[in-house]
Parts: sequence; C-alpha cells; structure tokens
Amino acid sequence: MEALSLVVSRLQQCQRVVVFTGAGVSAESAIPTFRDALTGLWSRFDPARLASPEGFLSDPDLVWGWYEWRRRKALLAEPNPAHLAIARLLPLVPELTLITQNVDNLHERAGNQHLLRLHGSLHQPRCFNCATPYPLPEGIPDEPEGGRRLTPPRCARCSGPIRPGVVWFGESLPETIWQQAEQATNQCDLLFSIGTSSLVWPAAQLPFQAKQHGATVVQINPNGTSLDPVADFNLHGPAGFILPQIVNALAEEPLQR
Ligand code: BV8
Ligand code: ZN
Repeated sequence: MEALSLVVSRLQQCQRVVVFTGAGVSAESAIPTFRDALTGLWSRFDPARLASPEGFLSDPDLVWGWYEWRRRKALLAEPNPAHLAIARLLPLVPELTLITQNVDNLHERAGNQHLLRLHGSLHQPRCFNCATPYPLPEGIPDEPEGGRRLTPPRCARCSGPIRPGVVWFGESLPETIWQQAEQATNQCDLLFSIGTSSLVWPAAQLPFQAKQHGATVVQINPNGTSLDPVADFNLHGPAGFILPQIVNALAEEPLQR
C-alpha cells in the first residue's frame, strides 16, 4: 500500500491531529518566503538582520518598507489548494489544531478561523514602545515592485514608531500561544509538518516533540529536512498537490471509529 493510503488509513483512526505549517504552504500562492523576499532593495541584507528589533531600530524605513511590500504581496495573494485542503480537513477529524509559523493571513482566508500563530502576523502592526495596535488603512498599499524605504507611522498614544506585528529573531514567542502549541503537540495522535525547513527554533522542535510523545509524524515537503529521519512518512512533493489527495480520500471514507 503506498505511503499516501497508509497516511489516510492512519488518519481514520486518529482523534487529535495537529497541522504545523511553514512558509512552504504559501509558496504556491506565490508568497515569497522571507529568504526569497530578499529581492530589490533588500537583496544585500541578511534576513535575520532585517527581521530583528536591532535591524528595525538601526533603519526603520528600510525594515518598515520591506514589511509593507510583503504585506502587499500577502493581500494580493490567494489561498492555494494546500490552504483549502487544510480547511476541508477541519470537519473530517474530531480535533484539529492548526499551528503556523507563517505571518500571512491565507489560512484564515481559506476558512481556518482558529489557529495558533507562533510568529505573529503581517496584518497586526503595533507601537514599538507601548504595543498599542495600529489600525492599518483599508485597502492594499501601493508599492513599486522592488519595494522602497517607507517611514513607519507614529503611535497615536505615545508617538513611538509603529512596527510589524511579527515575532522577530531574538524575540520570544507569545507565551500563551506557545504553551497551547506544545500542549496540542504533546497530546496529538498525528502531526503533519508541512512546508517548513525545520530551521527556526523553537517552532522547529514541535514535530520532534510529537514523535517523542508517540504521535505519527507525516512530513510534506518537496525537499528533505532534518525531520526526514524522524518522520514516519516523508511525502516529497508540493503541499498543494499532496494534501488535496489525502483530504479527498478521507472525505470518501471518514473515521472508522
Ligand atoms: C527565540 C516572522 C529566544 C518574521 C520568523 C534554539 C532555541 C531557541 C532559539 C534559537 C535556537 N537556535 C537559534 C535560535 C534563535 C532563532 C533561530 O531559530 N534562528 C535560526 C535562523 C537558527 N530563534 C529565534 O530568535 C526565535 N526566538 O527563540 O527567542 C528567546 C528565548 C527566551 C527569551 C527571549 C528570547 C524567534 C524566531 C521567529 C523568527 N520570525 N517570522 C518574518 O517573517 O519576517 S521565522 C521565519 O522563518 C518565518 O516565520 C518562516 O516560517 C520561518 C522559516 O523561514 P523559511 O525558510 O522562509 O520558510 P520555511 O522554513 O517554512 O522554508 C520553506 C520550506 O517550504 C522549505 O523547506 C521548502 O522546501 C518548502 N516548500 C517550498 N515549496 C513548497 C514547500 N513545501 C510544501 N509545498 C510547497 N509547494
Ligand atoms: Zn505607543
């Protein structure tokens, strides 16, 4: 029996499923991962430098321009078959927890309203000093293709600079969300790790942690990662091609209780 049907038959016996996603799940929506997003103005910068508080403080216009350019990309993008398949999985399993490292809003736009965002969101900027949320103007920011430097707006409350609502390198993950993610990981019967290079910590530890707690781990990624030797199944291909097949098969034969 080929790997994909084995995954489906395993899924039919599961109560608790975790879907853990990285930037690769948005790749087929043409959203550049932040390494691919280093084009034009930003091509000569190290992503970990731009995606850091120090990077922002040393050149707020450069960093705010980069994030506004990425936010525009996310707003112009559409959810792809991988996002849509994950949304279709929801009613097919008793308990599904979606944990994402992504900062775009494509999972929500595909229909997954409840998700744990480990690294925040491009769409929820806040004041760098007092953390007051900043109400983004309606519509899509107009950005020349290569992007440009943009001066961040100022906070209405304390006039501090507005920053993107993402978790930067060197910043802690949101405590409650991280605890909920670990709890779901420790209790699940099966965890999908989809579209992540498993390079960014502590998020990358979740699939390993699920395995340690006895879960079946299914990785979906065209490329190999450090998770390959640990995963029970490595489905090497694009998520937008593999996931719909799994969900279609499960929809035909739901859970065998
Ligand atoms: C923290 C928001 C410390 C910003 C992001 C050990 C423990 C703890 C920390 C560390 C540690 N070791 C090192 C660290 C520091 C650091 C870290 O991990 N560095 C790495 C580079 C070594 N971690 C941190 O700083 C974290 N903070 O731990 O704080 C602390 C602790 C206590 C108290 C105070 C402080 C914070 C990390 C969060 C960083 N922010 N995002 C932004 O987006 O601008 S992470 C960022 O990288 C994105 O969220 C993204 O998800 C992630 C990975 O980037 P990519 O490579 O672009 O994407 P991905 O990994 O998903 O790769 C794409 C994959 O998709 C590939 O494998 C590809 O093959 C695959 N793919 C392609 N096409 C498809 C596909 N898959 C399926 N289908 C396809 N079609
Ligand atoms: Zn403020």
